[in-house]
Amino acid sequence: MDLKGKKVLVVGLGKSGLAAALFLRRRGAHVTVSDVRSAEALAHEIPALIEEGISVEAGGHGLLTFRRQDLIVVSPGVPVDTPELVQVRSFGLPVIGELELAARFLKGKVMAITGSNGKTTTTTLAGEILKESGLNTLVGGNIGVPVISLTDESKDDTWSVLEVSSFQLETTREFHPQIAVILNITPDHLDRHGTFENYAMAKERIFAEQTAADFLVLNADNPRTAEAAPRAKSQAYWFSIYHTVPQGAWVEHGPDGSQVMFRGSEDGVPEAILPVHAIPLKGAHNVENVLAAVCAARLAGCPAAQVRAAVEKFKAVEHRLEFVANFNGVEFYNDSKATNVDATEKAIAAFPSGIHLILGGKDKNSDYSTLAPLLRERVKAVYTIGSAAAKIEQHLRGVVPIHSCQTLENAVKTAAAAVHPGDIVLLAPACSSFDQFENYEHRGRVFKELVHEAGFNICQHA
Ligand code: UMA
Repeated sequence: MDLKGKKVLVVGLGKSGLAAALFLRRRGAHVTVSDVRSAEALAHEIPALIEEGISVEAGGHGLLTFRRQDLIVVSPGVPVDTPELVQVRSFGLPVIGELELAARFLKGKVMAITGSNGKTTTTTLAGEILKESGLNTLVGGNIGVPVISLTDESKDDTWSVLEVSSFQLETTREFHPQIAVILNITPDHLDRHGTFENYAMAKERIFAEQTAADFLVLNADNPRTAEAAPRAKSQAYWFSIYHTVPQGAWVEHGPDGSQVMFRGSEDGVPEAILPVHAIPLKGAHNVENVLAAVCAARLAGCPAAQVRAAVEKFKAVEHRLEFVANFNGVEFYNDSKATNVDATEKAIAAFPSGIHLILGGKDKNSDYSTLAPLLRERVKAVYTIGSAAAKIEQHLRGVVPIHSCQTLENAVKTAAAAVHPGDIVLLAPACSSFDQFENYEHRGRVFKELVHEAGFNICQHA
C-alpha cells in the first residue's frame, strides 16, 4: 500500500488514531485528524501533531474534510454509521479501520483472538506461551496497544498475538490471521451494533480471509460460536470444558482429577498438558481461556512443556477478577472489565456464596434480569452505581437487597460496612464505565484505592 503523497483522514484521536496518524505521516501521507472533542480537550495532543505536519479538525467532523481525502482510517470507537462516513462511502471513498491499515504492513504471522469475554486474558496468556517457547512475539490490539504501533517492530518470523474487538473487525477487508480464536459470543455492544446478529457477524469477520491452510479455534460449549464453523474455509479446532473434542483442547475428568488435554488432529494421540488445579486463575471461564490459549499455542508450534510452564506461572491480568485484598477474612475482587452481563455472570460463578456485588455504569442496552438466578444463589446484596442504576434496580427488584449508592465510593463504603468474615466484595459492574470514569481501567484503579481505604476501617473496627 503506497501512502506517499496520499491524502488520508484519521477519524478519532484516541490511542489508535494518534498512532495511525503518526504512522501515516512517517510514510509520506498528507494526514488530517478529525475528532468530536474540542481543541481544549485535545490541547495535549494537538501541538505534537502540528509539529509533525498533521492537520487537526477538532470539535466535530466536517463533511468537507471527509470528502477531500483519498483514504479514511477510522478509530475503533467511531461507529461505521457516522453520517459523514456513510456519505463518503457512497462516493466510493475507501474507509478502513486502524486494524486493517496495520494488517497491510504487519510482517510475520498473526494469531487473532476475539470473543465477548476473556479476550485480554487469553491474548496475554497466548503471548506468554509463545515467548516461553522462544518465538519472536508481539502482543497488541484491543488490549491497549494499537496494532499499527507493532508494524515497525514486526519481522518475517514474528508472531503478532492480537486481541481484536467487534469494533475493529467491522472495518477489516484483508485482515488474515493464520490462527483465529473466537472465545464466545454473548450479547454486548448492542448500543453500537443494533442487534446481536450484527454483533456476531462482525466477530465472524475474524476468519473471513482465512484459507484451508489456516486454523480457527472455536468454543464448542458456546452455541453462537460453534455455529460459525461451517462458514469458515479454515480448519476448525475446538475447545470444551465439558467434553472431548475431535481436535483441539478439552478438560478430561478422571478419578485422579481433571486434566487439560490437547489433540492435534482427529486421529492424533491426546496429550495431557497440565492438571486443572495447576491453573492459577479463578473461575470456570478462565479454564476456557486457558484451553483456547493452549490450543492456539500448540497450533503455532509451541511445545507442550513450554505451554504448561507458561500457564503455571501466569498471573491474573489487572481488572480481570483481580484479587485486591483480604481484610479480616473479607476478600475484595476487581473485575472492572466485566462490562457486560455475561462477564458479570462468570465473575459471580467464580465464588460459591457471600458476594456483595457492585453493579452499574453506562448501560449498553442490556437485560440485567438474566442475573437473577445466580444472584439468588450466591449474592447477599447488590450496590448500584452510575446512570444504569435505575434500570438495574427495576430489572432486579425483589431478587436480593439492593442499595442505591450512585457512586463507586459510596458503594465500597456501604458494602464494607455490611460485610462479615468470609464474604466477598466484587466489582463486576455489567456496564461500561464512561458515565463516571475515563475507561474501565480508571474505574478499576479507583476501586482498588477505595478498597484499601475501606480496609483500614474494617481492620480498625474488627
Ligand atoms: N471519536 C470521534 N468521533 C466519534 C467517536 C469517537 O471523534 O464518532 C473520538 C473520541 O472523541 C476520542 C477518540 O475518538 O478522542 C477515541 O477513539 P476510540 O474510542 O477508538 O479509542 P482509542 O483510544 O483509540 O482506543 C481503541 C479501543 N477503544 C474502543 O474500541 C472503544 C481500545 O479498546 C483499544 O485498547 C485501543 O483502541 C488500542 O487498540 C478499549 C475498549 O473499550 C479497551 N474496547 C471495547 C471493549 O473491549 O469492549 C471494544
